[in-house]
Amino acid sequence: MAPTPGIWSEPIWPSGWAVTHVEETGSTNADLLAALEAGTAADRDVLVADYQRRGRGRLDRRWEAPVGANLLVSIVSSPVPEVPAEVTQRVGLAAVAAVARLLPNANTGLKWPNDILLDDRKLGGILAQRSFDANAVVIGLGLNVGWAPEGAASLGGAKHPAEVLALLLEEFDALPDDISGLYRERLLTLGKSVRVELPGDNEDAVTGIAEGVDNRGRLLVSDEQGVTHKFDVGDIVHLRAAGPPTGNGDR
Ligand code: BT5
Repeated sequence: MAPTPGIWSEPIWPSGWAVTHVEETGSTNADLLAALEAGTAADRDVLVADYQRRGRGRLDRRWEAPVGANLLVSIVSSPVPEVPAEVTQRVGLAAVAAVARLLPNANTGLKWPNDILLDDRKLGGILAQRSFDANAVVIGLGLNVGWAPEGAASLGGAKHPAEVLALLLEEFDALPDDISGLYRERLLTLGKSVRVELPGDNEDAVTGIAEGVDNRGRLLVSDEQGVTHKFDVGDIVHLRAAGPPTGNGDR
């Protein structure tokens, strides 16, 4: 769908959100972190861009999206909740709910720690960055609305990114106070055979069954010896149930 002129300036946001749209920036996350450090950003400030020159994934990986095709947004959450991972979970759940409203029959859900999946392919990713000085978290979401790299998923461009953002904010507001049950329901990783790869060191990758998430948001993986490993960070490969213990993984 061609971008709708002026849609970003229309009042389509639920109340309480301060949404700023820019055509281009380095990274919406970096901008909000800088604004927090400067004391010019607050809870529920939202920055959305048509294009990012240095869109970031986790671990300094790149987040790619052509001009205007996808939702590239960052949200300030302040103060930092007792369990910082909760805000990442909330944005992920809101994204899944928004996608479900657009594609009611879609097979969509979350992959630990920060991916939104559509039919087992990556539809979106979240990068949460904390400002300790400002007691805030910036949660960045890239959601493939009209474009996806090879092997990833998109929504097929049925909506404008602004409309997807409006749904996302609505769904965020509709989440219950206690999201723990809902989060586990939407977490497709649970019960799967997984390989957990740690930053920079795949020799220590752990393969096992993702049996739970604890109340700090850590993934619990039980290995073949029955030992449970807890992960704060890591990249997960969902292994096919009938496949060999390594390889054949879908990211
Ligand atoms: C993420 O990292 O999935 C977090 C992405 C967060 C992006 C948002 S956009 C708004 C805000 N501002 C920013 O600068 N960032 C946030 P990670 O799990 O590390 O995944 C990154 C990897 O996903 C890359 O190394 C690529 O392999 C792949 N990738 C890059 N662009 C993609 C896309 N559009 N769709 C699917 N996969 C992509």
